[in-house]
Amino acid sequence: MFKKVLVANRGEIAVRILRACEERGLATVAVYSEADRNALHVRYANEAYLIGPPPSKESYLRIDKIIDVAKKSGADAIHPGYGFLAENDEFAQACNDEGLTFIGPTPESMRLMGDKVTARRTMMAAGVPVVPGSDQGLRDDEIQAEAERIGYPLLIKASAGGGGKGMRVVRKAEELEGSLGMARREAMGAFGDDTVYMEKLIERSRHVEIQILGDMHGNVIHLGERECSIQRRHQKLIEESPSVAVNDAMRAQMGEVAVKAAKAAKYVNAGTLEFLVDQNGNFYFLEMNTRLQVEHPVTEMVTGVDIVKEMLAIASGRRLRWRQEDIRAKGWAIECRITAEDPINNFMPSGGKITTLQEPTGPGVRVESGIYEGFEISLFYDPMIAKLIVWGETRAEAILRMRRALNEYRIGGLKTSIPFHQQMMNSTQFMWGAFDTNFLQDRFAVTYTERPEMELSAAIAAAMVEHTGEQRATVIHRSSDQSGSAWKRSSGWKR
Ligand code: MV4
Repeated sequence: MFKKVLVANRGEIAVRILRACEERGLATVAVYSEADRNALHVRYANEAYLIGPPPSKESYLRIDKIIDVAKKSGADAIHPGYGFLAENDEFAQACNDEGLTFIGPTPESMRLMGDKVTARRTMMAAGVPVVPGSDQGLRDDEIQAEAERIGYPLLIKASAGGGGKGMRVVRKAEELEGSLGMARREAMGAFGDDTVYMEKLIERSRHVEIQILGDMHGNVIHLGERECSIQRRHQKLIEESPSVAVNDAMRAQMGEVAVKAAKAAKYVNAGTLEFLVDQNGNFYFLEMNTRLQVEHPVTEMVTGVDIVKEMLAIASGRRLRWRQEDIRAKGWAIECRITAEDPINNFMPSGGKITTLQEPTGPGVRVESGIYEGFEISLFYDPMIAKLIVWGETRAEAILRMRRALNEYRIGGLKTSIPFHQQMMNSTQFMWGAFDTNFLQDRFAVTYTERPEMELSAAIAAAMVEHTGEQRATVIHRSSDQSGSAWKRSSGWKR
């Protein structure tokens, strides 16, 4: 069993992991860049070491320096958090080689899932539904025939990509060659690998993912789903659990598939399987994230499982403490990512000193934050500075709590995404759960309001609460009669 954990990360997730270590009685080590001398994670850890200048490439991405600090400080385990080195198999391998416990999956699992063509093939072999498409990287002379077989519209994806990087939509045969060339060049530039494959384009789909936990003894359980369709340019802004698009039968099915997939990959520790859910409720495996995710708290809030603490237990060789039937989700959780960006100015990054900070508290409210009053936000890193998570007995209660908590939240000195979230929590489309991954881009305009008009939405929300004795979340399908913008309420489900 390891005794001292180095957290190879910064910001809110570093603090989150340090807290879990503290609760398990583990000593902690932080690393920081010159821009983070005064950061919260540095103050929270038992010890902290400077690893380099502000740019990530010279600090948080330096495998050699981080391993040096682990040795120097006597740390015997490393938690990578998310981003930075979290999905770098060479880092995991280097930790193993140095006798340090990497708190996450094996380098082999990371490689398997990092290559999207191999991941797809592994999933197909395990009987996991994948989007119709190619089962290998494609040569230029194969593309035409493969496109005809799959049918338009389709997507060219980079095998080394993921998270939306290096994707190209092709709507007709004439665009194929040009898009292929662009996709290859983009993939080569970004990943040094121009392997591409194709999938049928699933339009107006939702992004729903399943959290899994696997131990070293072959046990795997799932913790239900997260709905992550509210995103902008592949950056998620709001996540919730459960999803209004998933009923009990579908959850059981998706969960079973996710567990089967994780077992096929001999997966150990926390991981997430991303699925696309189409308008008919069909789901398809997209990719697997081999790390702790930003949005893990919504799952923690509804299941009561402390995922980060469980990651520590798994890495020390413990068996999972739950069987699948012990996991029961209760209520509804929503997370708003608080970023230092100006939502009314195209989400332009906003740096500067936090002059005032008042964080919301009270029933059902959780704040995961990397900031404090007086801290200077630099523009070197991801703009996410905190996460606001709320829990409610029902989705309506969670939305009302989120509105209340957002109103309490005061961050002075820079622009934040809070006004965007306030507007979203007042949107009738959001309240209905009527959105897909294109919602922000196509059907939601961020507008400036001194004080958002709350009366109409408050009345709607109140009406929703009245109905929650028998809560019906609504799944909205686009009308099939081609009449344009008509959205139809087509099915509900009872919790
Ligand atoms: C897709 C898709 C539609 N059809 N694949 C984007 C991120 C990467 N994980 C895969 N992505 C998508 N793959 C097929 N065959 C639509 C997306 C997509 C998306 C997926 C999840 C969350 C947000 C998204 C936004 C745009 C496109």
